[in-house]
Amino acid sequence: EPPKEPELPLFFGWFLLPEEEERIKCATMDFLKTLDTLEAFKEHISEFTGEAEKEVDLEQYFQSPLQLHCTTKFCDYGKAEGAKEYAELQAVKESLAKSYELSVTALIVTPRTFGARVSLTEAQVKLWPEEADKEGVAPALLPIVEALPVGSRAHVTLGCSAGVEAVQTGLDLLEILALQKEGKEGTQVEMDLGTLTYLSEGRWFLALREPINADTTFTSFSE
Ligand code: ACK
Repeated sequence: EPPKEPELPLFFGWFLLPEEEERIKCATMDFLKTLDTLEAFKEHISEFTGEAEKEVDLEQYFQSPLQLHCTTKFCDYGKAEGAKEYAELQAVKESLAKSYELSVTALIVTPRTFGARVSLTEAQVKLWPEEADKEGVAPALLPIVEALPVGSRAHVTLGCSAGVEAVQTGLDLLEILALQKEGKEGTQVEMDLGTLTYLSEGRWFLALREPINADTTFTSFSE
């Protein structure tokens, strides 16, 4: 019998340590609680509810994922393009089970997703597949995404609205970064945590005054 090929995971990524997860969830939930009370947010409430006068409790609106993480490579057990090549990279093999500190520099809220933008260090970018930013991106958005720094899609999904898959968070983040690059920023609100900007169609971006750091482990995940 030929030797069995090692199995590929669902994905690789940085996983927040349990105590870090609690801290980040609390801090980001506090932000959601404040956001849905802001007048600026209420003006655009219909983009979340479909109705102008209806209220929304954002804490209930988003379902939080099981384990907070920042995906580096979605492998889909080997079905995704480049999965095997990624798993075999020296940098990847050497980094498994190692500790990394991630830096969250912004939060995003859209009618679909709630996420944290992660700003990667040079060492972390070495684990970021070159093509990852572009995967599944709408053709119209591609030229702008290609002009963004590598790793711009890096994020932690904090919540998805009903029926939405986590893969949407990275796509929502790229859309927001593209709109910013084109200078299409709307209303700005100063909050304790930083500057909140509206970017049309229910999209909000909070640039954190101070980054939120989180200790993680780089590892693979399979269900
Ligand atoms: O929030 P995420 O990065 O979005 O974490 C989950 C993780 O893999 C497990 O599902 C991400 N994910 C799912 N499908 C894809 C895809 N096609 N491309 C990139 N990331 C994906 C999802």
